[in-house]
Amino acid sequence: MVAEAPAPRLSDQRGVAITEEPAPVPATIPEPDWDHAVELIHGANRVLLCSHRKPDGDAIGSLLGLGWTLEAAGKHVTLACADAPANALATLPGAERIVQDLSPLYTVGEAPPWDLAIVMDASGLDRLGSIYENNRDLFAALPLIDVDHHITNDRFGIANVVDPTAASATEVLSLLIERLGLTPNVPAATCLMAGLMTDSLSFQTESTTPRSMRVAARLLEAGAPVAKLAFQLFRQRPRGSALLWSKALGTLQFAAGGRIGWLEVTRAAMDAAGPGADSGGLSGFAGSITGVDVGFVLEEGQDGNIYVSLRSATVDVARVASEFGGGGHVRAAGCHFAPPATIADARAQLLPAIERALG
Ligand SMILES: [Mn+2]
Repeated sequence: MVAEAPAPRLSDQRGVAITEEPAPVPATIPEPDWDHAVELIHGANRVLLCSHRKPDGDAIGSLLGLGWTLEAAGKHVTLACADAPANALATLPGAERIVQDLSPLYTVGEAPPWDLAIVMDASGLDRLGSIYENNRDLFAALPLIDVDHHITNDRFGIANVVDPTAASATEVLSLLIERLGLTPNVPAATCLMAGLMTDSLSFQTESTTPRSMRVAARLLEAGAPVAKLAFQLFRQRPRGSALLWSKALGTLQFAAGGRIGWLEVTRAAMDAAGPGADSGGLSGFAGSITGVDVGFVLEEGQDGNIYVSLRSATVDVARVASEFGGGGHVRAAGCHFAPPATIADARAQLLPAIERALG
């Protein structure tokens, strides 16, 4: 009788059991900042929540996710963003509650109707656009919590809950909500998950960590409808956006022997595309072309600025953007050129800077 050899276990082959708890991501937020933020939120009754202009899924997901959670905890909240959520983001629960203007609620020189402000997914206050520009005194007067994950964040709060290793601001917020001793309800979990899914491109980015997945698991347990979100956020595209893409793709150009690829979106192309036109995703497309190290989009904004959106899998584009007063992430960043700069001026300044970054 020959003894049967034991079946090889996965743990033998890989050197690590697949059931083993993954090593935790090192905490980058100092404990005093967590504690201070928790204390400020517990002590506040009327909270002003803000996120960045031209909001993406993480900006809207942060506003609504924390808004629903604090409201369920009995606090009054105001949700502010300089631009209204567009397309799929407008269908997130509570999106209609977001205001673009604080002036009906607050008069300069009078006591603010809030006792705390929380700014989310913004690397600096200027990222709030008109919400900050029209209310600078308000932001100077209110205690401010900064919740973010941008590497370029300038720590503008009295408590800075900033973790550049997080895949989204809603990942950081979910940890903050846990520390507050609160559990997101279904709409809150839906919005927090929307932020995590959009910023991580459904967990495809390098910023996706075991912790992102654990946060996602808890949001699923709290009722986030992941399949519905995936359909609304990624697979459905407004007709105006499809028409805009059909125009924008015709502008594709290359430089540096094909290592730089870009698209240009004029105001005329935007207007011709009609309702729902959104340039989101175009820079990712430019960056996805084989041989392209840096992809970008130049877009003529309604306000006359030329907006630049940069993507790269190999180059630190946050550094490129910061040369022009912008910022963002290593792999995805942005900046803008103020009038009278044209698309051609922006292109002429950007290309040499990108070529230098390519080395
Ligand atoms: Mn974000």
